[in-house]
Amino acid sequence: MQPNDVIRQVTYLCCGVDVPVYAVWIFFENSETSTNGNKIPDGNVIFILEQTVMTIDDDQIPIWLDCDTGNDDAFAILFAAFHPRIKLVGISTVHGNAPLQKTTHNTLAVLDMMRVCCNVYPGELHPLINNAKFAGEIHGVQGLGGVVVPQKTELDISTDLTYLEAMKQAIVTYEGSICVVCTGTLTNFSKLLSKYPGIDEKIRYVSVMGGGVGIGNVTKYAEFNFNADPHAAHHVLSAVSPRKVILAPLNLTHQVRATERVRNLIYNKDDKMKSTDFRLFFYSILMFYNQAYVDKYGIIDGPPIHDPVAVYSLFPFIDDDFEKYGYECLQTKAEVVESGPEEGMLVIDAEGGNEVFIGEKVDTTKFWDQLLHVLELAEANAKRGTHKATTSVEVDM
Ligand SMILES: [Ca+2]
Repeated sequence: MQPNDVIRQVTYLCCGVDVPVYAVWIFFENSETSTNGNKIPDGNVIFILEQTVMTIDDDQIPIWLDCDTGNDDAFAILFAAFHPRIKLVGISTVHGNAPLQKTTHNTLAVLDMMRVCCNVYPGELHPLINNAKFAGEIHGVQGLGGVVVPQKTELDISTDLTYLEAMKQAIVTYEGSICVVCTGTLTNFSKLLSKYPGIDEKIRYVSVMGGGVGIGNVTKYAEFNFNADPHAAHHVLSAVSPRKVILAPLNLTHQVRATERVRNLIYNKDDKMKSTDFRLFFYSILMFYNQAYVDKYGIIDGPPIHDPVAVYSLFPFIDDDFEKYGYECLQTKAEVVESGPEEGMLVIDAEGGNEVFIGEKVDTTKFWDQLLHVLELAEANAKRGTHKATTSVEVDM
C-alpha cells in the first residue's frame, strides 16, 4: 500500500445502540492489489482505520427517534443527529406519511446525505387495527417530496435485532436518561409498551408530535399522526406513566413556520456559502412542503415544521427552564378518541388517560437559530467526506 493510493478519507459520525464510533474509511484508486495481494475495486471501502469510543457527555440527552420520514421528519433527523446536546442512539421507522418501505428508505437516504451512520430498524407496516393511510398530498407519493433520493443507499437497515428489541436495548442501556421522540404514528411505541410492560418507567420523557387542542388537519377534529392510528395514540396516552409524555400538538407547531425569511437563511442561490447542494436538499423538501400547505390549507406564510419541534420540546424539561426557551405548556389528563367521526381527536381535561404536558408556546426565533446552527454543523460534517455520488440526491423542482 503506497501513501498516494489513499485518495479519500471519509469520516462518518457513527452512532449505535451498543458502541458509538468514529470510523475513518480509506478509499483506493489506481490500485490493483492490496498488501495482502487481494484485488481491490477502485473506490470501494476496504478498511476501517480507526475506531474511537465516544462517551456520552453529562449534558447530552440520549434519544431514540421513531419516525415516518417525510419532509418535516427529515428536519427532526437533522436536529437529532447534529444538535450538540443530543446523542442519537437509534432510529425506528413506521408507516405514516408513506408506506413503511418508503419511510425507511427515506430515513436511510437522509442519513446518507448527511454522512451519518445510525442503526435504523423498520417497524410496523400497519396501524394496530385500522387500515394504513398515507399523506401523499403533503409529503408526495414517495414521502419526501421535492427530491428524488437514490434507489440504493449506502446505509442499510439493521437486522441484528427487531425494532422492539433494539428500542428496549437502548432504553435499558440509557435507563433513566433516554428520551423517545415519536414523529410519526404511534404504532411502534404502542407495541413497545405492550411487549415490555413497565418499560416507560425507564424512559425520562416521551416527546410526541401529535394531536391538536380544538383543531385538526386531516379532519376537523384530528391531526394526522393520531388519526392514522387512533388506537395506538389512545394506548400511549393512557399507558405511559403520568407526566412523562410531552405533546407537540398542532397548536404549537403551527407557530413554528418556515417563512420565506427562514427559507432564505437555509438556502440562497446568490450566496456562495448558502447555495450548496446540501442546503438545496433541505430547501427543496421545504419548498415542496410549502406549496403543499398553500394548495391544501391556503397557508401562505410558510409551512409549520412539526416534527423537529417535538425534539426541541425536550430541552425546557431537561433543563427545567421554560423561560429560557419561551416555552409554555398545559399539564392535564388527556386521551384520544379511538373511533367514529372524531377518530384521532385529542381530548383534554379527560377523565381517562394520564397527565401529559401539552406544548402551547415556544420562542420560535430561538428554535430557528438552533436549527440553522445544526444545519451548519451537519453541512460541515458532510463536507469532511467526499463520498461517492451514490449518496447525492436529485432535486425534483
Ligand atoms: Ca412525521
